[in-house]
Amino acid sequence: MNVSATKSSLRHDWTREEIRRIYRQPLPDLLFSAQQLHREFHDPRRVQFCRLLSVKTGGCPEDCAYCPQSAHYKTDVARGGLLPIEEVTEFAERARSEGATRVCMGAAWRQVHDGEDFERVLEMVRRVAQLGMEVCCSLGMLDDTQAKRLADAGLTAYNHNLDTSPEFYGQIITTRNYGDRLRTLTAVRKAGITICCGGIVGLGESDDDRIGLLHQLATLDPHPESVPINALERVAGTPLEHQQPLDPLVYVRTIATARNLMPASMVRLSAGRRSLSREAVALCFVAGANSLFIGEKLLTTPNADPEDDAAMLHSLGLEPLPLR
Ligand code: SAM
Ligand code: DTB
Ligand code: SF4
Repeated sequence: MNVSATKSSLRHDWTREEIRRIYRQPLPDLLFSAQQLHREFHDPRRVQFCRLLSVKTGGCPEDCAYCPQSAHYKTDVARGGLLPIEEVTEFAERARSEGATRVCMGAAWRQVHDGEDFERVLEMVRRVAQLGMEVCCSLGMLDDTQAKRLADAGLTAYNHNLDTSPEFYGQIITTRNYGDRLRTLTAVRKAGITICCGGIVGLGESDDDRIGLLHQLATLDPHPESVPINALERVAGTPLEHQQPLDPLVYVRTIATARNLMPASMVRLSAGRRSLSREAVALCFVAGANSLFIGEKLLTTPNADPEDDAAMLHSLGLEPLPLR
């Protein structure tokens, strides 16, 4: 089966059946087509370094079953108010000096509310953009005016994940639905901000749910420019604390399928990377991943050890993508 696309033929009309066929290929075949497309659209020696910062932590009214920041569960995450602007700019400067070219600020909000906090986030965006870095925010649901204001402040990307298939979604989150998520993505697109949208594997979903998520992402037109593939970070106190560990090859398969369907997008190794062996991470790069989060922490959970990361990238012969 020929699953390749050319630069001029990015497809947005994938059927679930086609995606199922791609996902279910023997792994070497799937990796081969992913790698071919990866090389057509990206420099295979470069990996973008991104850095996450939780600008407002914990106490979130949503009930996302995976999330340590939900107020519905008793976890070790300490609640905090919105960070001061200076702390964020200093953090971004440090991240830049460590090779990051993109900063993503997350807030434990269901949605953005107009007011002092939003004004402060807008100023954070302006300051990070002034450093010449890409700046991404993940603040929950947004309306058109708020998206426009973020665009005017210099926001590069807005992260808003679909997380899993429409069918499985209700088993993970009951306080909002798929339509709510899609409406925010439309507002972001309308404002001219690029979209960062992906999901989580290892929630207890089936192959068909992963295929369903990839179908949703790959039929967005344009595709999300950035596709974070998170592996569940199992956090004590959340309902998914005792979830079965994910088979790393399922993670690799999901990445390779994303690369086949959305060849021009950045596919990002996100949460859960610290649980993968170096060999599994190497396979993720073969599968077409081209970005990772650096630094000791994600939003609230630990990331892979920075020294181990440096050794891993060196042993794989990969280099950071420079600032554009
Ligand atoms: N509150 C905003 C929202 O949910 O859109 C933004 C922050 S939220 C922490 C961003 C994303 O982090 C979620 O959409 C989810 O995909 C991911 N995430 C949260 N907890 C996770 C976990 N334990 N393991 C893997 N991914 C997780
Ligand atoms: C995304 O898809 N992954 C990042 C980012 N978007 C905001 C967040 C991962 C969070 C992992 C759990 C934590 O550290 O709290
Ligand atoms: Fe809140 Fe986002 Fe966590 Fe859901 S994923 S509980 S919306 S911080």
